[in-house]
Formats: sequence, C-alpha cells, structure tokens
Amino acid sequence: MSRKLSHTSLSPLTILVSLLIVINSESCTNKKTLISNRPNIVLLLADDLGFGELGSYGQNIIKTPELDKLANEGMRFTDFYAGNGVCSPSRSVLLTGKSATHTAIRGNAGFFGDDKWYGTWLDKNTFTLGEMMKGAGYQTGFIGKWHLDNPDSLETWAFGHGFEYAVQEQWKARFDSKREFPPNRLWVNGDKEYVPYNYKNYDCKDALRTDLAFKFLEKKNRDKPFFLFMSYRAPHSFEGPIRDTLLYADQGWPEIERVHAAKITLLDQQVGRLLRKLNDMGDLDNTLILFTSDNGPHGAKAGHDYEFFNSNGDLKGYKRDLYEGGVRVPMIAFWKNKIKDGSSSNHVSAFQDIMPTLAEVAGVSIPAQTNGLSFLPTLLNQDQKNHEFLNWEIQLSGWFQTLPDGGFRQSCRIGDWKGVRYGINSKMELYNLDDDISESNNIALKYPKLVNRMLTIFETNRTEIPGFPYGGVVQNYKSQDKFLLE
Ligand SMILES: [Ca+2]
Ligand SMILES: [Ca+2]
Repeated sequence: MSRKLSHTSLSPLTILVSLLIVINSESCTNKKTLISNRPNIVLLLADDLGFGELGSYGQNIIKTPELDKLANEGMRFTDFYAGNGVCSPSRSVLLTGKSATHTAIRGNAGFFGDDKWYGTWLDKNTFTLGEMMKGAGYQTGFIGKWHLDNPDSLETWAFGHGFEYAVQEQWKARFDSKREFPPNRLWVNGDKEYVPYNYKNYDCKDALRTDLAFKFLEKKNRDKPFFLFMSYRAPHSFEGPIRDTLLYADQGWPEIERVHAAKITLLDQQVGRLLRKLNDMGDLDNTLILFTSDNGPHGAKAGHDYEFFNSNGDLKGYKRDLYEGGVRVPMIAFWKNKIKDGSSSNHVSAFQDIMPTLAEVAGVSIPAQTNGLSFLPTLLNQDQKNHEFLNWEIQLSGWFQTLPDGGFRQSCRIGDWKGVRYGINSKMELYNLDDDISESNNIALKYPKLVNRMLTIFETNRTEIPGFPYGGVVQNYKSQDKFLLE
C-alpha cells in the first residue's frame, strides 16, 4: 500500500474507511484481471500413485524429474487428500465436488441385494466438473480412465458429462453390460469410434493418451480458454503392458518392481511432453496445472510390494485404507507468475475442493451442490478459509465383505487430529498427525470428547445412498464372486 494518509485532520474512522476502499478496489481489480484473462486449466490425475512416489515428495529411487521441476516452479501441497481410498468413489468426489460421505459413489461397487455387488455410476442428471467448465465457456477435453459410467448408457460417459472431446477406456465388469468392450480400445466421443492401443507402438499407454491430448490442443480455438483433464492410468497394477524393458533393468529388482518404477518414470516423461507442447503452443504461461493422484499406492495384490520403494512415505497403509497412506496424495499446482516458485502449503484440502477452486478461476459461481472450499487463496498466497473438519467413508466390495469390519471404514480429520474406525462396532482410533504422521500411537482414551465429536460427524455428516448402507454389509463371500477389476 503506497498511498499516504498523513493529514492529521483525518479521523481514525475516515482513515479506516479510506483503507477499506483502497483494499476493496485492489481486490476487485485483481478479480477482474483474473476473469478477463482466464487461464487454461490442465488437470493431471495419476492412478494409485502414492504420497511418497515423486522426488518432490521424498522418493529417492524412482526418477520423476519433470514433475519435480513442476513442483520447483509451483506449489507443493503437504496435506492434500484424494476423494476416497479407491478409484471410482474418489473420482466421484472430484467430478461432483461433494465429499466422500455425500457423493453418490462410496465404493467401486455397491450392494444391491441378492448377495450381489454391482457397478455404480454418475447418472445423467448429476452435474459434473465437466459440465461446469463447459458452462463457463471453456473448451473441454477428457482423456483416459473415467470409471464413473454405466457402459450401456452413453449419457454417463465423460462425453455425456460435459467433455466435448472425450476419449475414455471402457470395460464391462460388474455392470452386466450387453456389450463387449475389448481391452485396449480408447473410445472417442461415444461408443462408435475408437483408437486401438498396441503397446508395441508406444512406450506406455500414457504416450498414446498424450498424443490424443496433442490432437485436442491443436484443434482448439485460440479465442477461448480450455480445460483438459488427463486421467492417466499409471502406475495402477492393471496398466500395461509397457514396451520399455530397459528402464531400471540394471538395478536387479524383481521384474514387477522394475515395471512399477518404469511406469512412474514413463508417466513423468509424458507429463514432460505435454508441458513442452503447451510451451511450444504459447499456452503454458497462461495455464493453471494441477497434478494429483486418485488414491494411495496399490498393494501386494499382483506381487508388487508398496514398501519396496516406500510408496507411502512415512504414512500408514495403502490403497483402500483410510489411514493417511490410503488417501493423502501428492498435489502440485503450477501457474506462472501467480503461484510462488518452489512454495509449499500445509493447507488441509481434498478432491471436493477442486470444483469450487476451478469455478473461481473460471469466474463462475460455485455450484451449490459442492461442500468443498476453494483453495485459490492458497495458490495466490492470500487469506485462506479452512475446513472445520474432513471426513471419509468407504465401502469395499466383493471379498472384502468377509473382513470383520464388513469392508466399511470411516475416518475424520479435525486440525491435526485424525480419527479412524474400521467397522461401526470397532473403537475409534485417534492420532495426532503433528507428531505422529505414521498413526502409530493411538491416544483415543485420552480424548473422549474429541472421539465423540468425530463419532457424531460420522453419523450426521453423510447422505444415505442406496447400495452403500451405513455400516456396510458383512456376507459370506464365495470365491466365484471375486471381481476381477477393483
Ligand atoms: Ca486408483
Ligand atoms: Ca512407508
């Protein structure tokens, strides 16, 4: 503030009012500048990438130079959370701006009687991030894994949910779809046209996805901003095969670990390709880029050990857990001349906050349906409002039902306090993340009031949804029910 208010005749009230006018007009100008020069937005989502799998988050074996550079030139969030502990419910939070206990999808499958777990989806009436950005006048593109549709209903695909150019992969497991969807096809703008993927032609599938992103970028109209959502599938255990057999081959690791590390480094390279393309097209300087992951690292299912590279860092647990390792994820934000280089923030935020943040960036009103909180002030180094609390609820499906907790898990974060309960008949565990980020010292007995507050939040801050009953469903699992895609 350079204006001088030195006249002794001014009353304190006049000074205060003058100050307010100055402050107000400055913030209005900022807002106007922001809206009249709306940035492009690129959202990059990894699949099952753990909190500790990027160099900028402490990884020292797997190489991720491109994303580390992005973090160095942008902001790193230390306390950012995925929508949930597995793919579909986490993405549902991202697309609807509703937190884990309010969005309609709480697990990769829901229980609908007859001892059956069926796939669930965002129905055609659900308002999504894609529709919000399209309505804001952005050119919208989506490429990769959607996992939010009913395969038989195009209205539920990315193309039906606001993405004008939508290339998505499709499978029918758990939907009893009438159609076959052969693997390795990427469906373009619906279910008629597809691009085949042959791994012999690409380093990895994300290379093909990146080629498709180039198509979107080359065809776009330069007079309108664009929103591109890259939904990668690395390093998920089902992503592959990859062509590259040499990367890390000299390390002597088990092949499954070599492939895991290679998937991450190849993904990093594809992010680098995309950034260079944006730069070459002259768009990079006016683009907000967010990079994050849909849940914690995947576990030992196919023989891969999530501790081999310390994929969860110091956190406890992995994919499907509501301990920190299942839901706390990397989040890098880059925006030239807006976000301070090499900064970091411990603002506690989550996937539901992306919708309100992007609404503000795009200059449209925040949809009433979201209970997220814009983190734009954090990006711009301004005063940030905080969540009073965050809470999650997850319903694991299929064979997880035989677990004593019925596959129903809950957690809550209030300040540095973290409560976790696996099964509604279990006792709450309580940790203080400030000095116990690994959730190893359960201090629930010392803080009964806080525990009770969290229990009340579990029961009251949620929407009951068919298919995801409170407390979960314990059943006798039959091995033939085991779902192949989780
Ligand atoms: Ca995932
Ligand atoms: Ca670890």
